[in-house]
Order: sequence, then structure tokens, then C-alpha cells
Amino acid sequence: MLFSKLFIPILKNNPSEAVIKSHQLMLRTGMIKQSSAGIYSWLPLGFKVMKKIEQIVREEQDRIGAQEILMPTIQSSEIWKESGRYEDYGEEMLRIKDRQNREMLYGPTNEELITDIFRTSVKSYKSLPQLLYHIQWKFRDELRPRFGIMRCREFYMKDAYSFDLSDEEANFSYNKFFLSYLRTFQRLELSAIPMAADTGPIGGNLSHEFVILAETGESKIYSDKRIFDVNSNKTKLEKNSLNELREQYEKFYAVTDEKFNKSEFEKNVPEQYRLHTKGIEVGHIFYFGDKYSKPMNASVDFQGKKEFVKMGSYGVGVSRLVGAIIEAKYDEKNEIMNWPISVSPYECAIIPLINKNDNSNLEKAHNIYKYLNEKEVDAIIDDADENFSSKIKKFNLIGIPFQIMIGKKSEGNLLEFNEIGKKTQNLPIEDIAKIIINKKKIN
Ligand code: P5A
Repeated sequence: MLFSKLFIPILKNNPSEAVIKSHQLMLRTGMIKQSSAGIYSWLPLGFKVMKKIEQIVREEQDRIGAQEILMPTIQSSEIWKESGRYEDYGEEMLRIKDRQNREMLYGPTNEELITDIFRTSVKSYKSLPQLLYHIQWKFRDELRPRFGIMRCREFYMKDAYSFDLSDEEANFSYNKFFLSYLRTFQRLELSAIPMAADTGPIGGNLSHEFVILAETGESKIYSDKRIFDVNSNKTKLEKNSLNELREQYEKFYAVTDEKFNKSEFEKNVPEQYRLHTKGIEVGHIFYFGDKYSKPMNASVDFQGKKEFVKMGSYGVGVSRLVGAIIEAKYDEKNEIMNWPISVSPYECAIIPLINKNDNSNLEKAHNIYKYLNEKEVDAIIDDADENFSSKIKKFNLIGIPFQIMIGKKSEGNLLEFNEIGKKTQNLPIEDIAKIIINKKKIN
């Protein structure tokens, strides 16, 4: 693919309407375009990053045995009246009437819809547990949409739902998602801490917010710094192992400001470990027992008795994660977008020095592209007639982790090769491909 053919409307300067880095950069590098307040179009570069994030989120849901479905964005108000949330949800819910004057809504979340699907299909406890998820657009008519796609009105969410027979089994399901979230954020090279949080309009009394540290975050957090050392690498998908993992985390004080209590914080956290800062909520998990199953009559037969199923729900802000990764990783001084290679829009930029009277650099670039393509490296050729340094600046800004320059300094089969933030080396294409492939494996 040639860079000149791509639809990447890059701006020269930071747009003045954006306050935070991720919003500025996403507009500047043509990743998104606002279509109305809090509503965005995703252009090729931004869409590519989001799809890569989505795929990692999906793989980690599948890994704990959750099954993917797809529910619609538009829902009937009937089920929300059954659960009692139709009035409670207030002005954040976008309400619509169809041509038959039926009350519909654009789903802000799917607890009701999934409960309806479950109750009409599952009758026996033998079918439990069920873990179902989908990745779908949501709409919340936020009072103050801001910071670009970080707090917007239409956003892309992965939401999962669990159904179990007992509290104990439901706790097992909750813990599976707890682990799956840690693994997901780890693969995105984010250090996300699970924090006790309020349950808000979703309900229930057990909930963890997954928060990454960032000055521009909207959540105020209070925690014990030692929580960053807990690691889930050895955790198995078994009850005891998962319980232990949660205990290890819950040993340390970590709360968002709704749950903050000064004297508890000071009592539980020695002064040198106290951390009070801001963060971005990238995921949120909830346990709410029979809050929806009881009013909506979602039950199974167990030993001759009707048992309302015990439910939880689990959300990841897929579109928000694009901005969150920028906030966490952008190198302001050098203007470098440090995407983890697993989600970078392209893995390698091939940059030939363009000479109007001689096509050989461009031809070489095409051969390198072909070679890398066969090795499944996602590359791009920059055929624009610009000098090297402005091209490198551009690819640093967009965040393409590897760059190959073909020009005066590339001799014989040696190419100038650059890994963002590292020193340039002269290497043959075979070695370059190995370095890139290795980096992908580590991730
Ligand atoms: C859990 C899944 C829920 O909606 N129901 C289904 C539960 N939780 S939540 O915390 O309200 O949202 C889950 C995640 O979605 C992201 N998010 C947003 N992203 C961008 N703009 C918004 N306005 C917005 N609201 C929520 C967050 O990452 C949140 O953790």
C-alpha cells in the first residue's frame, strides 16, 4: 500500500479545539473526525488501531470461554420497563419513537436485552454457567461530552454478561473476567489497576474499575503503590487460583474517589506507599445477583425449585482505549506516538528517497514491501516527494514502530533501519524482518 493513496488527512498543527493530548493527536493525524458533539467518524488510521484493540479484547474473552454474539443497537423500551430502569436511566438515554409510535431507545448498555435472550432460551441449571459477550456501539447522551473519544456520546464497548446458579459460581465467573481484563490490558502494554468502585446505574454491590494512571484522566484514585507489583502470570483458570489473585489485589487499598475514606487510607497505607493521582477508566466489572433476573423472571429449574439466575456484567471501553493508550504512551518531547506493536496502525514504514530521474529506490521499496508482506509484516511505502527528516517526523508522530530508509546511505544489500527511539542500524532485509517478527512475538 502506498502512503500517497491512503486517506490520512494529517494537519500541520494541533487543532485548537482539543484540550488533551490524545484528542489533539487523533485529530492531527487524521484518525477521527467529529461529526457532531460527542459523535465521531473513524478514519482509516484510527479505525485500524481500534480494530486491532478489539481483536485483542475478543481473544481474551474467548480464552476464558465467553461466547461472542451480536445484539442490536436499538432496543425496545418494554424490557427496560420490566427491569425498572426505563425511568431511572434519565436523560442519558436516547429515546426514539418508531413509525408505529412505539418507544425505542439506542442502547446505553445491554443488561435487559441479554436477560431477555437468556430467559427465553435457557431453562435448566445444567446449561449454566453462560458467559456471553458482544462488541457493539453504545449511546449515552452525556451531559458534557469532552476529550474527543474519551468521553463521547457514541462509543464502542465490549460488554459481557454472566449467568450462574449460585453466588459462589457467580463469583467464579466474576473472577474469570477479572483475570481476562488483566491479561487484555497487559497485552496492550498498559498497567491497569483494579479498584473498588461505585456501581452507579448498573447496580449491585461488588464492582471493580480498571484504571490506568494518566494526569488527564477523569477518575481520582487513591491507592497503595505496592498494588503495581501484583502479577497474574501464574494464575490459572481455576477457582482457588483466581480467588488468590483477587485476594492479592484486594490486600492493597485501591479506590476511586466515590469510595475514598481519608482515615481508612491513612490507616491502611504506610505514608511512603500512598498514591493519590488521576486515572482513566478503561474497564468496569459488576456483580449484581438477581437485580435483573428477578423482575424479568429469568430463572432455571434446580431440584424442583425455581431459582433466579445470578448475573454480572463486564465492560471494556474499546474506543476509549485508543485515546487511553495515547495518553499513557505519547512521548511529548520527541513527538512520538508509542503504540504497542500489537495495535500500531502499520508495523513498518518503507521510506525510499524519491528521485524524479531514477526509479530504483522506489522499485527497491516495492521488493522490500513484497518480502515483508510474505512474512505477514503490516508495512507501508511512503512515496511522497519529501525529505527524509520530515518523513521520519511524520511516521514518529503517527507511531509506526519500525522504519526502513532507502537512500544514499543504503549500500549493497544493507538498509538503514530505525526502531522508534533507538539508534539507526544498517542491516539486510532478512535481519530486519527477524527483528520485527521477534518484537511481535514478545507482544
Ligand atoms: C458493564 C458492561 C457498563 O455499562 N454494562 C455492560 C456495564 N459499565 S460502564 O462502566 O458504564 O461502561 C463500561 C466501559 O465503557 C467505557 N465508557 C465510555 N467510553 C467512552 N465514552 C463514554 N461516554 C463512556 N462511558 C463508558 C468505559 O471504559 C467503561 O469502563
